[in-house]
Amino acid sequence: MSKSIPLGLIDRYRDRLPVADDTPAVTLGEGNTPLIPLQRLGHPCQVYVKFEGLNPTGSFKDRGMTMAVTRAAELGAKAVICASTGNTSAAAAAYAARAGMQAFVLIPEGKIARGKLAQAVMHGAKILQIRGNFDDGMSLVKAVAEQLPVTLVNSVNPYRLQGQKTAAFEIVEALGQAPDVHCLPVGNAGNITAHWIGYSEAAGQATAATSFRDERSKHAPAAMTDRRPVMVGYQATGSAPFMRGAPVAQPDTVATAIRIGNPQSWDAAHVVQRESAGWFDELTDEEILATQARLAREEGVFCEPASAASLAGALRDIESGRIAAGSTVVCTLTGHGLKDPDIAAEHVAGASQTIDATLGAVEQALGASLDA
Ligand code: AN7
Repeated sequence: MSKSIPLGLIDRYRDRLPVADDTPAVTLGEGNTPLIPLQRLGHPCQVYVKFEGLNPTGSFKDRGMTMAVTRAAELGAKAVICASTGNTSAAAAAYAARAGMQAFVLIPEGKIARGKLAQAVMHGAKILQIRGNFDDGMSLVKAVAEQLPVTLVNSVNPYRLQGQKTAAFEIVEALGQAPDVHCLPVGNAGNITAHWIGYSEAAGQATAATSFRDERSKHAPAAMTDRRPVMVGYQATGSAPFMRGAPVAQPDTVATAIRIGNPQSWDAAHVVQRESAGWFDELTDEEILATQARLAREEGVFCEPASAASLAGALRDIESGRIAAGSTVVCTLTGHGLKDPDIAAEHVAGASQTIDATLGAVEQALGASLDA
């Protein structure tokens, strides 16, 4: 046995999570991601980005997966299953590998980013590409998990949101209190719900966004802040069921992570909107990609397209005054830009030039740029 040094968010927040004192955590050291203040974007507000792309598998899903797989292992599960637009499958594959379990993942054929597929492959998941979209996959895995001895680790598994709520704790700890506004990209709306649960617990306030309790749930842990933020959820125009007021049958967007037409946390998301006095809005693919590029170029932070929806929406709402000047705003960047290398590859042709391998050619090329 290796010496037991604290690692990951279960060890860090054991007193706020439904685990026993001696529950062994299935962990890869997730959580504790940086809250980065933007220096060039977001005035006249102070915008921070919570860079969840720096989790072990490159997305916020690791927070939920450490809890879901820890619980599955505790109950003796041998296999887990999920439907995914990519990131959940990467996290499920990695944490299942860590726990010595088999992962089964259903993904929409041809519609997940290449990095995410690479992760599922390398971690040894059994990958089923379905001729259908995420929502079709979700119906299937729910049915399969009722028939076969496999644990469902999509966010309908309540332990997922319990893990993901810890991001709110970290933000409150970093800022010393809750921000005024918290912006997230929304697909199934699990993460916006999890954050609201976390902020509510941090503020010692009730929420109807979840009814989950198990015998290890902690009673009234110490309050960390006296307020909760306004919660804002942004969707891609082609898959914006919260804006349409109903599921979208054929969702489509370049931000494949949030290509979801039938959100699993539909009711909870509306509770979050009501209790926090927040709102939903939508962004075009062009707005999302433009903000992804601006963030990379002007702030040095590379997130995947879906993640940029939170900042794109926040910047637009700051500009319009819907988010009041002077507000402290946190935008969750849900996944790393390296997840989706093909998006960047589209820019490569214009961004590079081929030259002879001579000093003269290099000097000439640099000179042109330095003069400009
Ligand atoms: C980068 O991996 O649903 O609103 O199957 O990967 O909690 O669904 C991914 C979702 C935002 C939306 N940003 O979060 C999946 C999956 C990124 C994501 C979301 C996802 P939810």
